[in-house]
Amino acid sequence: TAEVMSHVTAHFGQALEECREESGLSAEVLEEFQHFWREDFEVVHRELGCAIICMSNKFSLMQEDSRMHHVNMHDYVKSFPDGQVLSEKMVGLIHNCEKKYDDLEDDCDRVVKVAACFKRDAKRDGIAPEVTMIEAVMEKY
Ligand code: BOM
Repeated sequence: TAEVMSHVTAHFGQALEECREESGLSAEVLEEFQHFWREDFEVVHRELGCAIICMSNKFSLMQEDSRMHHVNMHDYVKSFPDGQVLSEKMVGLIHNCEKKYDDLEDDCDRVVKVAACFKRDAKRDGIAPEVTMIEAVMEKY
């Protein structure tokens, strides 16, 4: 659900500042991670892909090949309140997007494409959070 996704985003987003330097993602492109879900934020910058790789690695959510680690992602999402209901759905959406862009060799370019696809599909399926929902739960993390 969108509520659970707001918790996951608030928690995952905490790793952004740690990853800013090595990813080269400027505050002009993305100031706060929760803005990822804004209607008018376009998921297109290669640096955002690099940042997502770096952030995912803080939580062991990726394999060596910069593809999702299915078991760890499932366990991570499950660890949030009511996470069980979202975890399989989310792993399924991300994996489906990974398959579409499997031929892109540059990891940062591929991951930003996968993230854009995931945002699109999450909105389509009604599990994308509003930024206000994320801000409401940020203090918990
Ligand atoms: O093959 C790349 C797999 C990684 C895709 C990750 C997509 C998530 C992008 C950013 C959105 C984050 C929202 C919540 C936290 C997800 C862990």
